[in-house]
Amino acid sequence: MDGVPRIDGERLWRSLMEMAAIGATPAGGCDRQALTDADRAGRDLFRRWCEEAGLAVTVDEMGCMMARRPGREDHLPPVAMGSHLDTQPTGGRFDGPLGVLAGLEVMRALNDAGLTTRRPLVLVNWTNEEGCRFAPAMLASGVFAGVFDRDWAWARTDAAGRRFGDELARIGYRGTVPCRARPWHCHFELHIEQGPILEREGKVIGVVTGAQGTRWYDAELRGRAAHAGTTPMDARRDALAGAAEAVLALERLARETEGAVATAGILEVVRGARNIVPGQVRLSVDLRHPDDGAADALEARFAAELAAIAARRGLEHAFTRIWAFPALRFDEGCIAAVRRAAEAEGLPWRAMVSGAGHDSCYVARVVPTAMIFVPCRDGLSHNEAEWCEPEHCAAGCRVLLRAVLEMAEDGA
Ligand code: HGY
Ligand code: MN
Ligand code: MN
Repeated sequence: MDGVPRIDGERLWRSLMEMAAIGATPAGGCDRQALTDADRAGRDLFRRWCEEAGLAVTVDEMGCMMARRPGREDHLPPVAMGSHLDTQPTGGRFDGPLGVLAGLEVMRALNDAGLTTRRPLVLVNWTNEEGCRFAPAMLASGVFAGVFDRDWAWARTDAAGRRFGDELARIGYRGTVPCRARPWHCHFELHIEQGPILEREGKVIGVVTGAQGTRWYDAELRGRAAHAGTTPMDARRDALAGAAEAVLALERLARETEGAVATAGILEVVRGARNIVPGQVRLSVDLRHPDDGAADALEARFAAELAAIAARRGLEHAFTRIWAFPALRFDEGCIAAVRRAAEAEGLPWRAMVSGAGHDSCYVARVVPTAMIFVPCRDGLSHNEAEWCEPEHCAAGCRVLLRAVLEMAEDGA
């Protein structure tokens, strides 16, 4: 299938850099966390660009922005493209925005070519993919997929106790359109790999066949706050020393479990001070594995070690799973369309499973879905130094365009 419109890689790059300037950090990254003023500014810019491209933008009750391009047979279920504009606090410029702005470039390229696809197209900015301010991650795509209830999602609070629903209204993006599954024909997401495989193997395209399972936990250790100067070492119930042992146990157990990754990303001493033996500590745990049974076993091993550490140190403890999604496989037809697109572009590709979670992981529950990866330098992401070469951004966009066109023109 040729006569494929040309994408404008420089225009895509300019859009990426203009979006990256919103919430830009001194170290060259982005802090555009969900529902902050920076997120609002990024949304406003995205909306303007979509409207300039002739797309009709709607906002749903979870703040998801959906930009629609009519099709020749406009009643048909649309082909969707999506990703997210929100970032981590020390995020990069590509994690999320690449998928959203490459989708915009697809729309712009079709406009330049005067081409109207058979099916309508929809471009989505999914709200709160990262989950760093409002846990869990992928909150809006989870509501869309029926995994989370809208009111439960609206009630999620950030560290300052602000409610998701209130913040969404505050930035002016709490729409009225129901956030629920739609009869889309399919959904594609372009994303940086956020890992080292493509770069290490010299591949440009990842044909993403699925994603590993992810689980998030809250752990808490309670000992006894005491005077740092007068409390003998053998009379202490030090919650932070216990947490330190737990973090090292988590790392050791994950290293011992083939295919596992586990991270303690947040460690908080509650009302700590330099001269108080820590009495209460909170710890976050992120555990992932391509096989759900292996993840269950690792979870059980860590829970047992945490209990043993607490018992040995005279600490009370709690270990609660707050979120989980299982390993999943994407739609075979969409995977094949991505593979054909990479081959048609003559790009070196490989099939792979995503180590990160993405909105596509939830959308895939209700719409046939697949993802496209491109390399990022040193496999680095969730870091301000995150980088994706302009030619890789353009290559990923070309593959996205071809996959979308194939599905938007198919007779099925
Ligand atoms: O945590 C993740 O995998 C995603 O970046 N939110
Ligand atoms: Mn992402
Ligand atoms: Mn991310």
